[in-house]
Amino acid sequence: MACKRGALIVLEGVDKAGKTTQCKKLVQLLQQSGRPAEMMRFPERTTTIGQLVGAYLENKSDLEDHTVHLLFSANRWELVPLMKKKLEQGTTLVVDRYAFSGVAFTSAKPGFSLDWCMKPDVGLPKPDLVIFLKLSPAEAALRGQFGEERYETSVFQQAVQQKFEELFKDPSVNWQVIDASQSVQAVHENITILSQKIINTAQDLPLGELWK
Ligand code: NYM
Repeated sequence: MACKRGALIVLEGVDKAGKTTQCKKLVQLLQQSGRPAEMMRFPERTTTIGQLVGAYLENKSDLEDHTVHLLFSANRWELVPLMKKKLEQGTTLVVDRYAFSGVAFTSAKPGFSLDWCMKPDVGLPKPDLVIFLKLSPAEAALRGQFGEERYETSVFQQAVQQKFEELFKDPSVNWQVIDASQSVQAVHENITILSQKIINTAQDLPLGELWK
């Protein structure tokens, strides 16, 4: 029989919630405990499409809002063959942002519905678990200034947070919300428990299709 598949675990949250730190800690822990695991992130800025997105985020170029939304999505789709291959080989993928950031950020702009924003990502590999690191805008502000990139303002982040909350209502996605105001270690422990459980469950289930 083929080897058991890896789990697809996504970490989401507003800026400063600690996603990247927690993804790295989880991958390290899984690897140390002998489970194959790798980190991925979106946008993946190294590809040709990712470079367009990166330049936009760094304010080095301007792109029309629908266009950039589709590029973010295309950046996920271009990595689907690699993701599927790794999962089939038994590697658990821990992903820093995914389609949920795509929908939350674009739909926080005027004139964009959640529904329109979700369409291009319908059918992506469905995460077995989506962990949302919840941090209030006030607490996020205490963690330091926002950087220079596009979207990094408190007002916009607040709108993004509201859009994430709308996405939580979707029962087809396994959302788990963790209070990100706890210590790094406490958050890590919460994430570890959820992840170990899902890795054991997902290995016997087929990979789903998002929003389908
Ligand atoms: N972002 C990220 C989007 O607007 N759409 C997407 O589909 C994704 C994956 O890019 N502000 C936004 C959220 C962040 C920025 O930042 C990426 P970072 O620090 O690379 O996670």
